[in-house]
Amino acid sequence: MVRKPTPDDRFSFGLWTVGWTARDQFGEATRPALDPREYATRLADLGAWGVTFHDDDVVPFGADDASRERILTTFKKATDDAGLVIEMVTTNTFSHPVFKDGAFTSNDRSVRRFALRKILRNVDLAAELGAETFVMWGGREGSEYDGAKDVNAALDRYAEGIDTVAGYIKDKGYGLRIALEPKPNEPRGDILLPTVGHALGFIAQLDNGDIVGLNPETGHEQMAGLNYTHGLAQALWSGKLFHIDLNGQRSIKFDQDLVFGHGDLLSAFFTVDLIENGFPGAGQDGPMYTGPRHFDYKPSRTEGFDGVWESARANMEMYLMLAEKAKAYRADTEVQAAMEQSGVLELSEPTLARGESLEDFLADRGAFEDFDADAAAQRDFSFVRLNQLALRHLIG
Ligand code: GLT
Ligand code: MN
Ligand code: MN
Repeated sequence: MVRKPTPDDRFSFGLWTVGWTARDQFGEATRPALDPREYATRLADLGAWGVTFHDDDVVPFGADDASRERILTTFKKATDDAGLVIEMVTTNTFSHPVFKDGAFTSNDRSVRRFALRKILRNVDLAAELGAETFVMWGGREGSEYDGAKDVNAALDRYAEGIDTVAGYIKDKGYGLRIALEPKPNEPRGDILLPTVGHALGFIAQLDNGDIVGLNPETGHEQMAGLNYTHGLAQALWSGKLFHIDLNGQRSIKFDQDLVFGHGDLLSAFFTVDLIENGFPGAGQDGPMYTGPRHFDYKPSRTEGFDGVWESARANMEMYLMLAEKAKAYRADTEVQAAMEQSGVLELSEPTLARGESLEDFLADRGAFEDFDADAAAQRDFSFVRLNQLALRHLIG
């Protein structure tokens, strides 16, 4: 039996996850919408520590200031009563038809100005509620037709938008950091900043990029056939892993948003291993992810409310089971010996010796002239055995 999650596990959920009424491209909703407060209470009962939401998940789009104030006060009270932290807030710049060609990168300048105001207003709210992260998923920033978008101008406008928001956060002295969420496609044919790598390259060009990082989602990288754990790793290496969206995806297809671990289980194992144990060479002394364990999944359309709560619970259970197995994997002396043999730990040793100049290196005949490449090519890295040991821990 896996233990029940506690707030110390720092599990959090988007309100839009359990709150999804399961309307899809082909069919109507299969579940009614509950009051947002109900989701918060249920998540807390299940052992979650935090909730996250879009402005429009709680306050209907276009609500006047008085109703907005009233709704937010009651919602905040409900999360406080449930003992839940609001760790992240995000803005819906994709549902309303006005955003059909994007928000920061819409060809229509008036839409861009509207989007910027909607987002800045939500930044104030995020800060007021004590959130630490402000996620920005640009789901509608993109195109279906290459001729429809001047990508040079779109990236200029995207950067202008993010820099303006980041500058506003700094001016106000808010303790918030922006986390961009990449996705390759859906709902747009092609979305700008499609992968972790694209987003890292983009952040490096920003004026206020120091408070801009990433919120990579499992399924979004896997939809592009990419390795999620490697994406997290590079974001960590770059000091940019600000937040994560854990879920499940089975291969390259539409965004499935399955329960974490219900897609590529072995990949999920290594994701948890990285989050919990750090890189093999550096361990806890190397770059570590310290943010919440946030789930962004959708309870399948076939489920009723029992299935909704069961699936929320399943995300946390999957994580806890994998964390236990990943700990045992790292502690196993056979695994440690196999890592040694595979050179996994050897990779942490710099290629040039300490103090070795380029001149010394070029003079080292053993590195080149006398190097026996054919002999070195004989090395058996034994990666398969190492992987089998991981699988033994995972399903043995
Ligand atoms: C939307 C999307 C998610 C994003 C959310 C944040 S909204 O549901 O599919 O991946 O994380 O805007
Ligand atoms: Mn998704
Ligand atoms: Mn997400």
